[in-house]
Amino acid sequence: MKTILITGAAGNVGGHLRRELAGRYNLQLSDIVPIEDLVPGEKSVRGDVAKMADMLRVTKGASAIVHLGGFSAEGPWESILQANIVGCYNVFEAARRNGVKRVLFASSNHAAGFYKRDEKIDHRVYPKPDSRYGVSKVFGEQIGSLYADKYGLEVFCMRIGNVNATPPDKRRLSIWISPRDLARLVSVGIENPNISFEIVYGVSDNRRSWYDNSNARRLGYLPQDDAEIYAAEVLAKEKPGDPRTEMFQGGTFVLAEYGGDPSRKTAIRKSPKSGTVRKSAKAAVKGAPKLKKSTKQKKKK
Ligand code: 15L
Repeated sequence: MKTILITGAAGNVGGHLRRELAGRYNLQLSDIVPIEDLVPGEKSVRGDVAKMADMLRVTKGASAIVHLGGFSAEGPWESILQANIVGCYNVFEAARRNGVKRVLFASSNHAAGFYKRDEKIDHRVYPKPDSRYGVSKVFGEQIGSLYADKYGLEVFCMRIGNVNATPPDKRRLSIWISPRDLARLVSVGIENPNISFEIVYGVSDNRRSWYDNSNARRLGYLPQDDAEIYAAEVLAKEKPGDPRTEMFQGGTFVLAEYGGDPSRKTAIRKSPKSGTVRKSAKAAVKGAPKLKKSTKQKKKK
């Protein structure tokens, strides 16, 4: 039986995966906090992704790594930097040094959260992160690409939507993934023999999906769930949201700590060949509301 290392195994997604993958793999569970509720087939190997020595220790002997560890929402730059940027580098580099060929990276819908909700995007679109968190996910994908091309690692990036027993709100009706569909996708990432570098969307077969997930299907992913069966119940409870966040796939992440109106600065144009591309940086910034200076900045001047 293969030994799979799961980083960040104590988190919400880790909990779902442990339950769904039980009995199919030996699970090596790593997290910064101790994991005590182990079941047969699981082993806890405590480690901090931000520490290279820890990652070198915990990745030893794994057949594949499912890298979930890190900061899982928008947060202070220092936290994102250590947990997601340094952490990602450490995991890929430790995998390379220990000869672990396959890495499944938990990327996020927020790597492309500034696409509008009336757009359907696939795995080839230019990333449009909606937060520092989203930027860190793009970084993870790109370091995966580097390690695939340069060192022959096999890298499977999953732009995960929202993992939950049921979709919690209207936005998540488009990006929800059931725990069992997530386990199906992870199994494809572990078992498909022909992976060099791939990006797929970690979503169920949702009728309201914003993604063309044909790349995942090509690789063998067959999702069985659809958020639509929960739609009536979810929509009945939905309160009207901020129209600015309602416009973008990333929802509230697009506004987090900005304080301006993101809909005014993300003019986009379509290219017939590659889907959606950015306007030039200058054009994109034109018309953006000015950020308020903090008291500290003002004092310095
Ligand atoms: C994510 O990437 C987060 O890790 C998760 O906590 C949710 O916020 C999810 O996205 C989402 O967009 O619902």
